[in-house]
Amino acid sequence: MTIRARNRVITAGGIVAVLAIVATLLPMVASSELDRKRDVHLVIRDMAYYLDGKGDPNPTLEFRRGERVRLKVTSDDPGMEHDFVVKNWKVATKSIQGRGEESVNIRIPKRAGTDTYFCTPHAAKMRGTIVVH
Ligand SMILES: [Cu+2]
Repeated sequence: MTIRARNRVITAGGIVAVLAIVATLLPMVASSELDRKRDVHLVIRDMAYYLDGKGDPNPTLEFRRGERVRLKVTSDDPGMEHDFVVKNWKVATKSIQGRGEESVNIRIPKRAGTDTYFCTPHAAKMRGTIVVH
């Protein structure tokens, strides 16, 4: 084999190796895109939920069909017990005793519609609407 012919073989082998690595990594990159969670933060203050700790009490929460959400609930109510529940979705944070924080991962349903969220001990007052687009 001439040196030139051997160099061609080595180059071809290198290209095949690079293609194999790209083919292995591509699905990993694609799936990590799909697995990405959107962070949503609710703050509880004076017996009401606030999105990012501000705005209207017990706001309407809007989600996209099928998206993944990491919902963080922070309570700023000392001496109170709160949680966050979407009964139809079987979603609930642990109970937060006094000031504290709980998170829950939510896979939003694939069907558009509306639902209700509430706090178990104060369901009459601490409740709001969820809209799935
Ligand atoms: Cu509550």
